[in-house]
Amino acid sequence: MKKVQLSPRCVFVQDVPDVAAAEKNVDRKRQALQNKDPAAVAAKIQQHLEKQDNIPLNIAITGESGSGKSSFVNAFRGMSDDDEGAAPTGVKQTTSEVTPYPHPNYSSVTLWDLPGIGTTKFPADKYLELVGFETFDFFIIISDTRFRENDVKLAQEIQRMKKKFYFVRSKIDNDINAERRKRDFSAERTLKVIRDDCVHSLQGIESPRVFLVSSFKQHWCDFFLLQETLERELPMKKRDALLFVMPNFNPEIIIKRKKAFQSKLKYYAIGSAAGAHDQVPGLSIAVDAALLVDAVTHYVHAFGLDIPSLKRLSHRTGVPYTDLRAIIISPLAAAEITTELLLKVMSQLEELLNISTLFDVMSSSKMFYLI
Ligand SMILES: Nc1nc2c(ncn2[C@@H]2O[C@H](COP(=O)(O)OP(=O)(O)OP(=O)(O)O)[C@@H](O)[C@H]2O)c(=O)[nH]1
Ligand SMILES: [Mg+2]
Repeated sequence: MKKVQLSPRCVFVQDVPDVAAAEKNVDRKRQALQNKDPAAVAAKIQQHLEKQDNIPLNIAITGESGSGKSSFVNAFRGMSDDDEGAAPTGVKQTTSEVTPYPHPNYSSVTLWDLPGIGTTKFPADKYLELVGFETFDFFIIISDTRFRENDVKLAQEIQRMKKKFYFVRSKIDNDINAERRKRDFSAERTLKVIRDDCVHSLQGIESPRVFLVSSFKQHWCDFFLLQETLERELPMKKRDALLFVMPNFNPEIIIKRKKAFQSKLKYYAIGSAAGAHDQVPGLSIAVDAALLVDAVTHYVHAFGLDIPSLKRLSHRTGVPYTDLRAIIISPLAAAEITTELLLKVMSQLEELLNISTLFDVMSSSKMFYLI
């Protein structure tokens, strides 16, 4: 690790071995580029990036009526129940249709809020067929008590369809708060009792895994573990799609997301160099600014640094929006990213980082200084 003091408030940390490897790789790509038609290379790279960003991921949230499905859909997308575009939640039966909720920043990732299993319109024996099971990559089966016969039957059917499922025991905050009133309260013991009880209720399912979750307190219990498990068990090509949409509360996920982005930098660097037609003011480099605006917008969204995401975070955590903004040092966060703004920031980067080429910016982790 190499630390560079950029300003009194900002230290830039470079992972030197990675940078060296990345620069070698980019050098090879630069040579390949010199032998090809730049416009064709730019188009090919753009195509590749678009394809990667539009990989569909469809997650079904199911379980009995009132178990907390819609609240989970909102929590998973980093939203509060009363945010615009949130799934309606409530104490009476609320969801009676299969309803898609695309992620606000990544519309190819959709959480599907399914009606409760066993309702008159969706009887248990026809449930999977009626909700169109083939659409979904995996199922999350939610219960706010021990799991019932319908949940077990549903899991067995999903298994028969060769799809994956995960059990979530919801509303854990209610259980903890109720137990807390007892003199000999132990959170650990309470969680173990709930977990054992849930596993016991899933007779007929081989080695069931149950994640204890509160949609109101995501940092409690297994919310992060569930995220990590889903990400790990998805097919490789779908993992990034999930990584980019999970709420920004889990440090492990944030680090993985950063790595996923770093692996894309070379494509942006080569694509932008190949399609270069915008001169960076004050520098001897030209770039494809539109491609870079796309890239930076993508990064800003993924780390929740755009204005709507920051407002949602403020609403959810109670930390005033102005306080969140005050600690952001990048000029590209909480701002509308335009070509002019990006080019201006890039020209200022030259003074800070002493860069001379676009490859310098993007082949090292310097791109991350942008956000
Ligand atoms: N304390 C607590 N309450 C929750 C949690 N999740 C959901 N609830 C409450 O449980 C009730 C039902 O939640 P919903 O998310 O609407 O449940 P649903 O499964 O979508 O219900 P239907 O659409 O009717 O099938 C609401 O009053 C929620 O506020 C949670 O994690 N903790
Ligand atoms: Mg609902």
